[in-house]
Amino acid sequence: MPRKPIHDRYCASVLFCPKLLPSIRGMALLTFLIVHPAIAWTAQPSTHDMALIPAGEFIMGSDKTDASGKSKEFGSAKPWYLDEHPQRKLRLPAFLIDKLEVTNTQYREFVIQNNYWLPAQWEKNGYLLTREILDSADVNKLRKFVAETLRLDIDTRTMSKEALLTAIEKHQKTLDNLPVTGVTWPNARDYCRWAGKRLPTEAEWEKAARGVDGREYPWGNQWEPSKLNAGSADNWETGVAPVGSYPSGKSVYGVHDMAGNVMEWVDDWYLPYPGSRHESAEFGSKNKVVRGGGWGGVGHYVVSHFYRGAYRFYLAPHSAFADLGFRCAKDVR
Ligand SMILES: [Ca+2]
Repeated sequence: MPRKPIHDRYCASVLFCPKLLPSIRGMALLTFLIVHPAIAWTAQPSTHDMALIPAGEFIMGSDKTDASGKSKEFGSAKPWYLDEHPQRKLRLPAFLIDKLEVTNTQYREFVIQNNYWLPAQWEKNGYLLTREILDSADVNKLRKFVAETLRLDIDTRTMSKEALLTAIEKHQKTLDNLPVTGVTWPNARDYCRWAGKRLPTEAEWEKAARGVDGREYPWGNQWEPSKLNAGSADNWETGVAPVGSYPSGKSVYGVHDMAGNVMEWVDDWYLPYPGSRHESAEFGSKNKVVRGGGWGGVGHYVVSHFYRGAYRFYLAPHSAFADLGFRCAKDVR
């Protein structure tokens, strides 16, 4: 499928975009974005922010059962625990995994370098609009943009152009350290490849979250809502928190937000575990596994079950949601 130029996708939601086209400086940027169709696999591997997960066995899955019928009580899309069966010990070679979810800042570099698809949220929040582009818009367009598109809680009616630009830049900076969301599984895969990495396997993700002792949550076996962003207690403006905002909830390997904030794509198709007798019409090469639970909960319930390290969720690869992101992994050589 041909990739639409970035500015086509952006202009659909940015009020003053057509006015920008005569701008020489704006055109220079847009032309660069439009005529740069191939993904530049300029691998820039950086292991600085990755945790080393040592080789060895860990406990994957669980043998729990839903004896009290919680699954029905909460209207879950699938029965609880059954796709986690049977619990087993699995040996993995050493690998690296990002300590943090991939951020908007990191993903922006990838998008610009590759004329890549914009995450849906960016089309609404003006995240990719540069100062050069904004400079060429007149003050009334900027007022409308700030008030109606960004919906910032300020009175724009008497604001100067400079004040409006400052407000927009301030808003953009608040988005920098949020995890990128609205990305599909192919988007996540492509980003990780570009970064010289890859998506973690489901087993790698679970080991990085649970350690070797089969614990329920990254921090231990007790549910502690203060240790994650499950979207209930904290009033983060858009639901999602800056990455690494809950250091007390990190895993034994120092990997953050493995429970909550955004759900995370992993590499695997949703399949039964070896030796499982559980059957599901969702198994097969049609759904990718998603791990960790997000700030929006799963099925709109904030239930500790969905944030367990063994919990498996699944989505069609082209799904994109405001509480769905990813992180990357890498082989140790
Ligand atoms: Ca997460």
